Amino acid sequence: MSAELWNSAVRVLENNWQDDHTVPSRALYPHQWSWDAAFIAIGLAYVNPIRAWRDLRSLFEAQWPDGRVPHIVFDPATAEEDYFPGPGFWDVPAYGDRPARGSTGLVQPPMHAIAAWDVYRHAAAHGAACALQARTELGWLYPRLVAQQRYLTGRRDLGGSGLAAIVHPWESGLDNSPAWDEAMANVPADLGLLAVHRRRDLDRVDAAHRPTDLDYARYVGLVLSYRGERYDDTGLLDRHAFAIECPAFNAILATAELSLAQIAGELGLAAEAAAHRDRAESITHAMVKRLWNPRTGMFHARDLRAGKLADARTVAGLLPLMLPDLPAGHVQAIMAAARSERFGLGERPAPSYDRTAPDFDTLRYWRGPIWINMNWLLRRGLLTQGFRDEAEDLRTAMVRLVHRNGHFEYFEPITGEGLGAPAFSWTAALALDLLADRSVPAYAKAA
Ligand code: 9WN
Repeated sequence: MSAELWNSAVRVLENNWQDDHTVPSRALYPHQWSWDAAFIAIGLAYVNPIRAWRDLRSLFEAQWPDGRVPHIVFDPATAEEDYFPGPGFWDVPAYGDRPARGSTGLVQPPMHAIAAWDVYRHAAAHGAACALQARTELGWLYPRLVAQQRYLTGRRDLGGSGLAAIVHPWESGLDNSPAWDEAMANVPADLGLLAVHRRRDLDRVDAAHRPTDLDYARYVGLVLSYRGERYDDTGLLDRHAFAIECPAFNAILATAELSLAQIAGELGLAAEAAAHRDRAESITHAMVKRLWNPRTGMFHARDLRAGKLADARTVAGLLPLMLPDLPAGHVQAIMAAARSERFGLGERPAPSYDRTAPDFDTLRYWRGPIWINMNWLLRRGLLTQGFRDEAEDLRTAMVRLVHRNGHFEYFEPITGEGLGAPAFSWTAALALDLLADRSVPAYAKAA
């Protein structure tokens, strides 16, 4: 089974390579996406480390002067009509020396330091020349990764709490998660916008698998609001209808600091390494203070405008297991939630949303289906906390799911049927990592 799965995953990545980056899906997402590039690099590290570095480098070549890494970097060879919203809609201010390529003004979870460190660790296996290149690439990326963290923990600390806020559901990467429903209900929805700006996703994927028109109208309205002020973050909380502290985003933000500590150590920057570790600890403390719900024993999203936690229990609330400084009581409570019938860990990969919730949706995008990247992060959390048997069960469950059903974007949580885009890059890339990475990875806590 593993050779067949390995080869099919390699083929997906090969077919989705475009000049200097990998597209998530030729059918649905024909540009470069930020957190996709990180997951993809983790898989490419095993088969083509030169492309892994190229992918990360081309993304960071589009970084804004304020440090933000755009959530999409557009491919100039792809027509505006092939993806909505395309570069013309975003109309970002000219910046740096790459304005021609075009980008959005939003961000996505900062997975890249985690990816860079993983790619670097695997480079030595490809020989001395690769190891040398890896060091050069790591040195090039490091200040850019630091600038990304600085943007997120600085300009995006809208709540003044030490956590980064997202200002659009697309920034979470978990686009129409039920965790945003209460906040989204307060975002004006002008369906007329969809007459002017036509959705393209429904030309290619079943409407039942995608966000509704009402969601899309709000997505478009939120971009127009941010775009109206040239994507400036000053005073954003007062004038923008959506501002959320997401537990998955912030768990990744803190984990990125830990990877930056490793990278800084490798580059001989001991004082910087210590500062990164301290920042990871402060983000962890802020998350415990701001996003923990003792009633559910999970982390929840905080709506900064309403000043309260969202009710929805989603897989995002389990990901802080990745934080080594999480208090033991919190770890135990999250594990109880993960093993409960809500997430069913142990039997199969975790769904994106609580299986017992009345609005659990087996088809629609982030409202129920299983995603491989979320489960890959969850496995990382299990390893960090020393749950090695459960991490191994989850690894084999993910491998089985992809082997049986294909490299789909997401999976029906009861039958396992593939949904969304087929030949989806991060599913293929992470399948490579799961097949290769049977040992206990370097970030696991000592037993
Ligand atoms: C909007 C590319 C991206 C992922 C996101 C996923 C989906 C885009 C869309 O696809 O979002 O950014 O058009 O639906 O939700 O996580 O990065 O794979």
